[in-house]
Amino acid sequence: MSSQLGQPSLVPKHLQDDEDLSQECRDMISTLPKEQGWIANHVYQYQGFWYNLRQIQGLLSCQKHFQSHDINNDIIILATIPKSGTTWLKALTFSLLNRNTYPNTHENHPLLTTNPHVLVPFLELNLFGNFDDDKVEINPNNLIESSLFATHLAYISLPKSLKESSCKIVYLCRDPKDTFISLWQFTNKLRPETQVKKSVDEYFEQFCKGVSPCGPFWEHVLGYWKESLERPKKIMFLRYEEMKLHPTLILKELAEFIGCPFSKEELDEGMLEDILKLCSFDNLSNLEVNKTGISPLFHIENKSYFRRGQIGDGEKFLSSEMIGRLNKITENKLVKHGLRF
Ligand code: PAP
Repeated sequence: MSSQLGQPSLVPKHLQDDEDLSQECRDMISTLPKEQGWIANHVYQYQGFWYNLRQIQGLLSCQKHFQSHDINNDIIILATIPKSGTTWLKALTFSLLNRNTYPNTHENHPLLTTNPHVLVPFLELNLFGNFDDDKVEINPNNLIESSLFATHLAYISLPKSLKESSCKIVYLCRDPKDTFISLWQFTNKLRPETQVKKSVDEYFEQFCKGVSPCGPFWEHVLGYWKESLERPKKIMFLRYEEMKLHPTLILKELAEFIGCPFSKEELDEGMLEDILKLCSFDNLSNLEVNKTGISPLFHIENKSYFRRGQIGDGEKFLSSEMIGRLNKITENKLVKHGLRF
């Protein structure tokens, strides 16, 4: 893929429109609605949601091959639409699950030297992203050693066996105004220096129309919200804002939900506070690995996952008309289902 100025693109491979796709994926894609992408050249609508080519390839592979009941019913999936706090949730959940192996959050903890995205891979992008029946002999299911994965897929597109198994899902969402601005900033960061940065207005219409990475935003949230109401033991529904405002409470609830509640001893020893501190924006963003490292999975600078990490930052970049419009869409689509931001 070349940039508009004829320079080689620095856009990571998994986000590029690529020749290297399976025949099944090509056939499928030729039938799908297509729009201009935010990062990749194009996005395609599959099962009502917009994905780039690589995601669709990973999604198809994941739907076809992911066999949660054969592997491990203890699998936990962290689901988000991009820019809702995925990196933070990955760090927190990894720390909770592995706190017996790594009780000391100041020394030898994997998060001190490894970006959370490496520790908790995405199902459709990392695990199944390059799995092509015709070419790869190793089934990714056999590579599953860990029990913690993430996904940006909409609920409807999750593999059937995952929905039907006793695997737990934690969904995290965030105010659409902050999610949109975070996405816009991230997209511009990934744009090569030689390309012109895009203005908020250029993406705003697309976001409102639902054509955003893994969007429509509102339908993505709603899919998991409805399911969490029906099956609260299966799906925990979290908001970025409540994690910021009530971190202690939410971390306790998260630990209980994923089956590793804090003991009284751990609480007395300050384990919960240690995990929160380790995974805080200030701590993670100031670690050398996250200041200077490049993600081996995505070839993206780790620092691009850390910008401000605040509630309400989106409003600083949006006009009052834009804020009103986003609030109105949220009102129309979510409030009647009991969900507001
Ligand atoms: P991803 O979906 O591409 O993985 P994701 O981690 O969901 O990205 O979103 C990045 C946002 O989370 C950034 O928000 P901002 O642009 O509004 O600043 C980033 O700063 C924020 N973030 C990253 N780590 C943390 C953290 N430890 N605590 C709170 N927010 C965080």
